[in-house]
Amino acid sequence: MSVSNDLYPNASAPLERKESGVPHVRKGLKVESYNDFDPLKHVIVGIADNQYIPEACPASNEKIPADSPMRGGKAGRRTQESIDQANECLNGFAKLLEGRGIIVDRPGAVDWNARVTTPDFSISSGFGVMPPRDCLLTMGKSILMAPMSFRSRYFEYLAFTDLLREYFESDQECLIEQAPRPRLSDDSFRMDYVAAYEFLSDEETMARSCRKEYSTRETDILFDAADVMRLGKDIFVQHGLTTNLAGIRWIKRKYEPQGYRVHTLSFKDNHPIHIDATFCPLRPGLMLLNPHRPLFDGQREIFEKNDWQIVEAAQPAWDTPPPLCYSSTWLSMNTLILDHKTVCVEATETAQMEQFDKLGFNVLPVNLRDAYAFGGGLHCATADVLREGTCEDYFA
Ligand code: ABU
Repeated sequence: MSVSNDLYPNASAPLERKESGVPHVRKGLKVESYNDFDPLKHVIVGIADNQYIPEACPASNEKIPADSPMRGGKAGRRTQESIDQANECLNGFAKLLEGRGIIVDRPGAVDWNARVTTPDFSISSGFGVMPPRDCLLTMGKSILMAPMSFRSRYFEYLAFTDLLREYFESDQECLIEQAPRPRLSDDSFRMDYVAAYEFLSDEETMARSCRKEYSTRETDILFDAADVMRLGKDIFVQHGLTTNLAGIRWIKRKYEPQGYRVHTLSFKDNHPIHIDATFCPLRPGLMLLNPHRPLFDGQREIFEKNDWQIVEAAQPAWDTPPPLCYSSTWLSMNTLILDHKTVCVEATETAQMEQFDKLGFNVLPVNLRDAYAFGGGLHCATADVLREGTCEDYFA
């Protein structure tokens, strides 16, 4: 089905195909990445085109702040003005990366306006493709489409199928994979929690989170790629709202036979969703930890025993996220590292920029706050295709 280009001015062009259906491809592309800090050579940057606020669903309900208008009847297309402002940020970010010789791709067009319907559920619309990091997990020479828990994101991978098809054709070693598709029926969630959620105090949600009880149950295999932190041979996965234990077991069973070691991490956090505003690798031997989300007891050990330093992130510049935003103010620490000495930081986050400067980084400020509401910060807004470097063993 073709989708109007007017609605998707920033999307990648559809693949041109030969008579057989095989695409014409750019030659010499390569997929390979083992961490978030080696020199970045090729990346996908999200787009805000035609983005919707879907109706709340069981999984998103737990993430939407209790006082947010998104919890009520706010579903519908985001305003054109906000879409344009977000795209201005994302396009500026893409341009900065291209100016540094990095190949930048953009997701393709999908009609997010259409209801998302499966035999198990139906929801007002799709979400969009501003945060590619949630959907795509680059593990070495493969890219995996993650089994996400928000019903509105069920078909989000479709925005990447042309790009992934092209990478597969251009790089003879590249594998494109899909995790088992979840059902996301009401049986996949603790519906009593979902109904009660907006009436719980912060203390109650924290107590529940510390007991590792979330609205997602263990019925489906669920994880967002942004809950997975890659450090060479060691893969750290956050158990939380968007990633359940079955998801972590699946990641273990898939990747450990390939030589990876998979570890589970949990943080004292009311709304544990996505590790990339909580615990972020900055370069070999250095981690940035959210001071409001400490690790559970015993989980620092593997880093400390291996002489990794854990520093606490600077305070965010803002007291609140922008309106209609799913994320917290800790997007301040959600950065994109271009190499061991260069980091992109959101331009208003002065304390975070100063901290990076003191840690010896060359800091590139990037305006992205107007895109936060569309799905997150600089790390969320991207997905790795290629970084130089090999699969190192940092935790021998
Ligand atoms: N996608 C990252 C969101 C994390 C946070 O809200 O803190």
